[in-house]
Amino acid sequence: MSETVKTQVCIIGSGPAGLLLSQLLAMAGIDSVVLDRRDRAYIEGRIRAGVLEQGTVQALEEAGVADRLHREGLPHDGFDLAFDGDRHRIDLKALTGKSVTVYGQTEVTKDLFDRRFADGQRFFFNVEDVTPADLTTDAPRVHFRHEDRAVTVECDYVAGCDGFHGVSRKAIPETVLRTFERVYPFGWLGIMVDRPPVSHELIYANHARGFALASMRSKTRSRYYIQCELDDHVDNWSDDRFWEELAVRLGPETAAKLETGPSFEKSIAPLRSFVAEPMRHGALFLAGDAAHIVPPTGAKGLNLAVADIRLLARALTAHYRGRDDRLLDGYSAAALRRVWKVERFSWQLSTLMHQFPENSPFETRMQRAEFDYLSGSEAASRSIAENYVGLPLE
Ligand code: FAS
Ligand code: PHB
Repeated sequence: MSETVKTQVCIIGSGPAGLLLSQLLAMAGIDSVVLDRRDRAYIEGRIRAGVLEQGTVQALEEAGVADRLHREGLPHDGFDLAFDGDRHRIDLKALTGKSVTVYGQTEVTKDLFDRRFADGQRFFFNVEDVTPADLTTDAPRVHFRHEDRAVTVECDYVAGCDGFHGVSRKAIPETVLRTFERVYPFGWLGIMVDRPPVSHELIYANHARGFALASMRSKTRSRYYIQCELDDHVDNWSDDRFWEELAVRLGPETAAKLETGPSFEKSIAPLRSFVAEPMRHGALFLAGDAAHIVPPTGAKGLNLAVADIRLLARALTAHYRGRDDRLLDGYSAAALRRVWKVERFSWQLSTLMHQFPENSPFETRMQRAEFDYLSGSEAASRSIAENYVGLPLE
């Protein structure tokens, strides 16, 4: 059996990028279908980002999905950098006039799904063999299998929002696509626990034994990370061992306030910096992790995906409203200008805050000197702050 579906924009991927795009397009009267190889429950169950830039909050407000975010999100006016027990607070509010909001990606995804389902969005979940086709013609298609049927989407444009392991980026010919990558020689072991956070703000710590991050999802739910070996495994880390290591890396003063308890999620994520250029090929537009990956140190992955979608939604709206294709034609260059600046910040903060096995005593001294410079320079702290709260969209 086969089926043909017609729409204006076919969105591959129902993560935050794909969901937000479908919402912003619907608000502009533009029809879309959204495909995902997983289902809603699986996608909502993924634990990922935790910090929203002001621009991301604004985008969710414009999308009409920020009510719960404003009720439950935690505004944060600063965060701490810690080096072997010394602490320096980056005062976001004083340095930039802005703050960030702690509100999990899981919740953003739930809020977007609720709205899209309420508005009757056409979804195809658990799809297989998704294949974008005829992208450089005036009749692009997306073929896939769904419940044993062969389905073809006839559309004007295809939005590749299918993450790092998706198929969209691979639909760009190797002769056209250029990729840039740095894989870090360590991972992040993260846990989630229903205990109050050790501090009211985030603490990023560089300790001789490795990086640690004290984060949160609410006043009663904490998220902690420690740097681990790339080939490490969660089975090697009992809760007790994790708490002991975290306490050492956060330092005795902070450790004394640590409320430990049983973790209900424990996972290891690899760290990489990655960019694919261009972010457009014919009728295909890449957005979010499909086009770029940042190490989570700067809390940028989700926020960068949202920034891409704001640019892409605006460009598609200009096309359908006034047949004005200047923003569509400029999308890739505009998005990449911001992507590379965010890649730089995420790489810089990762380089500062982690123990690199290949570092000589000189590089280790350079890390400490950078921290000491930051601690004594308002200009240097402001640079960190303006990147952390989010660079302008353009
Ligand atoms: P996503 O990966 O979220 O969504 C892509 C969607 O496409 C998925 O639902 C997938 O099922 C679907 N898909 C894939 N292939 C497909 C195919 N062939 N056909 C159809 N659908 C397909 N960012 C932060 O800012 N802070 C963090 O702490 C942080 N932690 C992270 C931890 C982990 C383990 C990972 C993997 C990422 C983390 N990130 C973090 C980054 C993360 O939040 C991403 O930036 C964010 O999910 C990007 O959203 P999307 O671009 O929508 O991609
Ligand atoms: C998180 O809470 O998951 C988090 C916060 C800040 C980061 C990375 C992850 O930089």
